[in-house]
Amino acid sequence: MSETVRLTRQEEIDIITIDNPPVNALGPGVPEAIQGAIESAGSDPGVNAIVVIGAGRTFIAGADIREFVKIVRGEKPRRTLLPLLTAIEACAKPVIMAIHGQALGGGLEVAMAGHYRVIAAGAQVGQPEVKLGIIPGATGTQRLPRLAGIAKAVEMCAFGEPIGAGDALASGIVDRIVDGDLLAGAIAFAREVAHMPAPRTSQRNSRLSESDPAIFAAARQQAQKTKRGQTAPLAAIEAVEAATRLPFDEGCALEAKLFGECLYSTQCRALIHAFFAERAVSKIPGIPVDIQPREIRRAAVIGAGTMGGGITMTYANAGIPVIVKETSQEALDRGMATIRKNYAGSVKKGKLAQAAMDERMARITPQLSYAGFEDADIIVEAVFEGMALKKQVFAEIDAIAKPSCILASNTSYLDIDEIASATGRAGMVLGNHFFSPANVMRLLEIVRGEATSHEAIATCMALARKLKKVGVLAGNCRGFIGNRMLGPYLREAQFLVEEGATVADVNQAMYDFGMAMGPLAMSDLAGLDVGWRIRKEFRHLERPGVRQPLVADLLCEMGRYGQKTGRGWSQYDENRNVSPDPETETLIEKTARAAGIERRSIEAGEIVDRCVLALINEGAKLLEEGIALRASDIDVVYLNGYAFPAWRGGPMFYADTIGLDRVLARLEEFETRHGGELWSPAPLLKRLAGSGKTFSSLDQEAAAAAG
Ligand code: T1G
Ligand code: NAD
Repeated sequence: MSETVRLTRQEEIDIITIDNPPVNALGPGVPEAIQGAIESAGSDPGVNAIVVIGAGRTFIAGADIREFVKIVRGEKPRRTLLPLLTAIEACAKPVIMAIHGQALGGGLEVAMAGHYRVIAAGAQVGQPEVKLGIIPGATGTQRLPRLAGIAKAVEMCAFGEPIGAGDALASGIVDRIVDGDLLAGAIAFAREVAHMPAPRTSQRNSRLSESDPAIFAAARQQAQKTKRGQTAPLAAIEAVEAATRLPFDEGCALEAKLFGECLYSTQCRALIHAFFAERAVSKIPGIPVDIQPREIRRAAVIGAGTMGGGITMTYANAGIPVIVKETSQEALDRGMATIRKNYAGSVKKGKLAQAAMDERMARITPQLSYAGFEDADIIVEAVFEGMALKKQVFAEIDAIAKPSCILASNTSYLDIDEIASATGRAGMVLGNHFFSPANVMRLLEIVRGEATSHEAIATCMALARKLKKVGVLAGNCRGFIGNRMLGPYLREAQFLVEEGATVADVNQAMYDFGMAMGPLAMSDLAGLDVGWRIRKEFRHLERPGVRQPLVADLLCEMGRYGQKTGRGWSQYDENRNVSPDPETETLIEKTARAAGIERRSIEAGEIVDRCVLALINEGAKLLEEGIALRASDIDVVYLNGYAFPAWRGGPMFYADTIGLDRVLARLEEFETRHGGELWSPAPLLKRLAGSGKTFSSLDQEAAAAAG
């Protein structure tokens, strides 16, 4: 047998164990080895049945995604999964799949080629391929509807969410849930079925009669809404639909065709980039791999406002007792009421059990003093965005907190080193920049100061995983990674309306590009007053003679902060439905004319280029300064913090797909038209474009250099 597949025997039952850490992906040699074991056991007269099980933490997490990267780059694909599936299904002895952890993608397809499936209580099964811009490519879209019915198969293949053991049993995907020892349970089951006919999934057609065109129509509508702009979900629906009208083999042929079309698409490259980018963020050069993160058993949060409340929930959700401190009972009650309302909303939607809500509320201790802060392992400050107040608060907690306690600021823009200077423990001070709503958004920017210790960084990176966040390390500059890039992006959106585009034009163009919402709509949601307070804080840094947006401050002086006041760039009714605000449009026009700005009609293409290239150019600058470790980290920030479309891979990957030479040419065009202060191309971008390189190749070189 091979290193990755073991064949053992328990009396008359053969056991095939797949052992390809970390997730038993079906990488090179694995399918062939499993097939060899199946054929050997299948032809052994001493064997009555075969159990297939995974070693380690999971059954099979699918095909080896890295192989797809090679195929798209031109390597010859190894068509090894189908022969394996055929061998399993044709085996003379019943093959029982024993699933724990996850059976995902090709992993579920292997399981469904088996004659029976048993599953551990906490395990999951799924076809997440659409999250990688592909569809199941090894008979999954043809076998799943035969086991689970049409509606379930469409839902799982088109939307990619895994389901639990209970749901898998109820829908007919598995035959039994095993509590306790999975292998023992699987062997017992194998003995029960050893002398029964081995049902072949490919021949189980009874559930195909459940077909109804309404199922596919509803799924397409939902995909166009929730997977807007993505091609794979629609391809997955088409493939499952084929199962209802084509014989198994022809259905598989159509699936393979659709799979191939998806695989060679830019969307697939972008989504696979996003998959590995998210897993690369935790690899930080220079931090010893054996450094032990501290365990965070108790937390404390200062400020129960918009962010403090969400951060408090995040800790309670992760099972960590958390104190939340405010300045007044009224502010504390307001913060706690919001927390309670959010949990009650999740209970109402059936996303959270009442008991779980009660447990989480019980982990939260609201108060007006620093009592108990001396026991905290981390203190997160989320008070108003002002340097003086933050330094005062850090001086206060520095005096109370135990020496090993990490002091983190949720500041959006302020200098971490200056905040740390208010303490005697700069090594334990860093930024933990959550995104609103903090209990929902997955991104956590971890901002290292000059003196921040490796231990503090490693502890927060590990903590991010525990809080179910994606922790991205950022250097200390104004706005760190995300908000620093957001500046030029929002600047251009505002310049475009001054130059003649309407607010709706700008929002629509970026919405059609794939953003969850346009830049001005996003500002209205976040609150124009937040940006206003920050501009006031940094007014002294504005460069004389450099063009600044004119209208946002005027709207704020009129008390128009966006959705929270019903008016901002647009106007909102009591149900937050948006409509153009003629007064704002008039204000924009009047202000622009008074400033001598020429107004013209502007195409959507220019709107997208001005906004997105401003983002990319600033990204290249902060990459060169080392504020971001990798271009792919910037992509992870924008995918998880700013709703940049994942199927475009993030701003830096998107730039690579356009071609850095074309990006540079367009930047130089804008530089000529709008001036070098705002549009001078980042030196790094010039160098990469000049040498025919990409941001991805830059990351690969850095990864290779880091070893
Ligand atoms: N291929 C290659 N590497 C993989 C992998 C895979 N399928 N899954 C995980 N890894 C690596 C990952 O990069 C990381 O590496 C390490 O394993 C741990 O992963 C034919 C076409 C299974 C739920 O989409 O969702 O089958 O960073 O940090 O949080 O129709 O990994 O340590 O070097 O994510 O515990 C379909 C993808 C493939 C599942 C575990 N399968 N994986 O999560 O660990 S396409 C998927 C996951 C396919 C067929 C089609 C998760 C996980 P490193 P991790 P985790
Ligand atoms: P907010 O105004 O909603 O809440 C701030 C809270 O801090 C208020 O409830 C206030 O009473 C309380 N507070 C002030 N001084 C305090 C003190 N000494 N002790 C205890 N509580 C005190 O503000 P917010 O939007 O939650 O922002 C908080 C911080 O998070 C800011 O630094 C902001 O830049 C940052 N941030 C905000 C967002 C966002 O989208 N709102 C996103 C990321 C980061």
